[in-house]
Amino acid sequence: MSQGENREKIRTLCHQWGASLFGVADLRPFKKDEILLPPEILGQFPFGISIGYHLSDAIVEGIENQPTPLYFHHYQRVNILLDTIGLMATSLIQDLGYHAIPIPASQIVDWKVQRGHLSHKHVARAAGLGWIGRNNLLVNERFGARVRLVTVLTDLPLEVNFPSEKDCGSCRACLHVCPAQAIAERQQDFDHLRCYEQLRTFAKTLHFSHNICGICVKACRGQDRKEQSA
Ligand code: B12
Ligand code: SF4
Ligand code: SF4
Repeated sequence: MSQGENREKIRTLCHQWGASLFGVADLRPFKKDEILLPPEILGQFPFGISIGYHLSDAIVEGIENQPTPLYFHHYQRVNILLDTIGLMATSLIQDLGYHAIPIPASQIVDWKVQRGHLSHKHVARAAGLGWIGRNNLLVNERFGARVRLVTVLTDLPLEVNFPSEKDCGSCRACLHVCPAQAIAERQQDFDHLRCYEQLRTFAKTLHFSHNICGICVKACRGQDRKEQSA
């Protein structure tokens, strides 16, 4: 099969399995030490498949000044779905005679610096699914930041996408919504420690087993909802 046919086959199935967004990043141009996985692993996997799930707008809209039990449940189930899609894509790729690693949707491997195996946001950006917004999240043109992500690394030859040229422009809808004031004018000034402390407070006071919030996710609507509310 050609690179285009490989891509189309996996894309079609991922959408059938529940994905809302699909893109492929060429990881070869990136410096190996930029990405957090060991270079010997990364060297074997030139492509990153980025898969996104569009969160339920109705659930996200229910968040006022703190996360809701519905959002907490949704967050957990979406992680499971994304991990499952990653597993199914891996199995498909292996059946085609190639290798793949599904990177966990939401596993922290270094708690001191709060890092996962690699940044799903940066793979998604490289795969053309959006840009990194002022809220420090991957912002998709249609769905805003209301997407969760997963990555599958592979050596299956695939047609790739290119990074989006778009950015937040004049939008500042998320700038003042954060209860921890972690969001700044420039994405580089995002304060992840303030955010983390706020998430821990929510987890403690609301008795959630995970650190969640979602207020800045709600603020970043994307085109689909802007059109509805116009
Ligand atoms: C740890 C973590 C957190 C930490 C913060 C960590 C931090 N330093 O920012 C805490 C607990 C505070 C947190 C909070 C939240 N999180 Co969080 N979090 C993660 C997690 C598990 C790891 C991220 C990580 O490794 N960060 C470490 C820093 C250093 O990485 P980075 O800045 O993104 O990447 C740098 C380098 O590492 C390098 N790099 C790394 N990999 C790669 C790959 C390529 C190709 C390139 C070029 C570079 C590169 O480049 C970057 C620039 O230096 C990811 C899942 C994942 N594996 O991506 C989810 C994730 C980022 N979180 C997510 C979400 C939604 C949230 C919350 C809204 C909580 C919630 N669910 O209610 C808040 C939002 C905070 C915000 N506005 O940013 C989503 C974001 C979805 C989106 N649309 O962008 C993710 C992707 C989970 C998912 N599966 O969807 N999170
Ligand atoms: S998740 Fe909550 S605390 Fe963290 S940046 Fe977004 S609004 Fe602020
Ligand atoms: S709400 Fe607006 S400013 Fe904030 S990240 Fe989204 S598009 Fe950018």
